[in-house]
Amino acid sequence: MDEVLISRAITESYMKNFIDSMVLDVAVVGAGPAGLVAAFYLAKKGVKVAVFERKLSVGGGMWGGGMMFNQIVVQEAGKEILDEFGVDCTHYKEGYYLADAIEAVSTITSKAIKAGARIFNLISVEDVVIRDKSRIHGIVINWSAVELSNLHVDPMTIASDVVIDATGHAAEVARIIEKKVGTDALVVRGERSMWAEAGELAVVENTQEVYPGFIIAGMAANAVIGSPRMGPVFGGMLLSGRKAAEIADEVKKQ
Ligand code: 48F
Repeated sequence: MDEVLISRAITESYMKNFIDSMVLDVAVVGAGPAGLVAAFYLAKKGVKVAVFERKLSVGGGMWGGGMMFNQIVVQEAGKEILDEFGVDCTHYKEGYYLADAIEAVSTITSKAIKAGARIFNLISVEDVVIRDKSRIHGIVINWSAVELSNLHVDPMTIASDVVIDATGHAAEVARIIEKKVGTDALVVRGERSMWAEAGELAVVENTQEVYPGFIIAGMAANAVIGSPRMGPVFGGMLLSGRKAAEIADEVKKQ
């Protein structure tokens, strides 16, 4: 075995992908269910999309199901999306379906990559590119290790026509934009208490372009608009991801 050859193979291949992703149609921030589903539908349409995920693992809050019981619950519309991905769903009762959280995350991730989406884990989005306070032009990234160890290392830039905030409850990108452009342009209201039914409906409704070139999806959408959280039901996250992809595709054509 040639250790240097192995090192060279990894570095060359990673850098090729990374350099090729420096100018994107759509940058998705966060590889939870909403971000992964959005990336899948965009890639399937031939859109140049990459996902940037802070953590080592993708999947966000979906791996853990509810309170670490790694099963997820969806209703009819969510089941249709899981069916499209080929994730097994079993009927529980009265329109509630169960799926294995691990199968759901791994299958959606695999399908997104095979459709052409790139996923960069261990990278955090710490800022955005905005000129003349008129539109988002990209994201500013750094290694999560730099962020975690509080090192003074400057970040780098990815250009993107559209940015999707799929960072979950924290709505991190929206909060950055709110800080940079002011509350006249974007307000993050913060999520409300648990109410599954209202939260599930709201998350799809709330998935929208809230600033030119900037779309909110998944739990980040409810956090920005001020809607309830919904706990371990995931249909809304999947539907939101699909809607975000449709909006992003339209926005990038403008
Ligand atoms: O939290 P997360 O799973 O968001 P989601 O797709 O789904 C929410 C559900 O998991 C659950 C729920 C269901 O009913 O309420 O909470 O909306 O995934 C968000 C991902 O974004 C990453 C984070 O590590 C997680 O994997 N993330 C957050 N901030 C950043 C980030 C950032 N600044 N840069 C990169 N990744």
